[in-house]
Amino acid sequence: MAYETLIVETHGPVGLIRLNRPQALNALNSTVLAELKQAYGAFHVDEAIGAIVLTGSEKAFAAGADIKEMQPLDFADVYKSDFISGWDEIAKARKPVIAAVSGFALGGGCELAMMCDFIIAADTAKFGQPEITLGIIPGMGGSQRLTRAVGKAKAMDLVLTGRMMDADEAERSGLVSRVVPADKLIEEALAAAAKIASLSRPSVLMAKEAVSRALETTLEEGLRFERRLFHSLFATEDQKEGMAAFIEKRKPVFKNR
Ligand code: CO8
Repeated sequence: MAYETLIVETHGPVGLIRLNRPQALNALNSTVLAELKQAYGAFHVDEAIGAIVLTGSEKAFAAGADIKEMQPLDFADVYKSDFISGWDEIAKARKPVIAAVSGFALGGGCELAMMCDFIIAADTAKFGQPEITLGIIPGMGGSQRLTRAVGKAKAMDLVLTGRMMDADEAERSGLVSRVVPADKLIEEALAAAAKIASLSRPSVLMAKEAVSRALETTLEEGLRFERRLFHSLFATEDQKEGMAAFIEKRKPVFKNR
């Protein structure tokens, strides 16, 4: 499948999606959204794919929503079309998605990275929510996901001033899981995704669901949800295999069932 704004590859059990609008620093427009939905959809139905890496270019993961596309819109346009709601589907991906961020991840770009399950950042990465400088506010989850990731003080600082933070500050703040040299970014992200893809698929999907639930519910509900998922994994062949392999001191052979 040929895309206009993406480069899509498979690396064994890992799907790699690169945003590819170099002329606009990968600004997110309606074509990018439509194509991302297609690429995610294809990887989700492909049994061979166990995890996805989403990345951009060396200079920009994505410099935000496409300002040139948004500029002429008025309230009626964005309200009637429920502008931005299409991105919810990207945030709801079932298979694990790692964002590999190099360069700018601003506005919708930062928000897209935060829709992924975790972010691996190159030491060149710069994160920010500069919408306030355009007379708007974050609209793809920035005020909510950023606040959950880094806490109120840092989120307010970034959202109200529109300043950028570098990779070290992003790691200290808990926005990114690790920082790696820029030339190792894709290698590290693919290796992490390959590790995930090598594990039992039901347990991976449930682990993702359980951690995600922590951001959506109370501790009591979250603990109950986790326990039920935990119990249900004892109905899988892979739980028997994983534990037998440990006891027999061999590598498990998971069947994803
Ligand atoms: N939208 C459209 N075009 C962009 C964007 C963007 N967000 N960012 C960069 N570009 C274009 C520039 O216009 C320029 O094009 P041209 O050569 O035709 O003028 C090209 O990319 C290169 O950019 P610069 O020359 O500006 O490159 P610099 O290295 O000088 O600067 C910056 C890089 C600092 C990243 C700068 O480009 C910049 O500030 N970009 C805008 C960042 C921004 O404000 N992002 C937030 C956008 S609003 C948003 O994301 C709302 C999210 C919620 C809605 C989501 C719906 C999808």
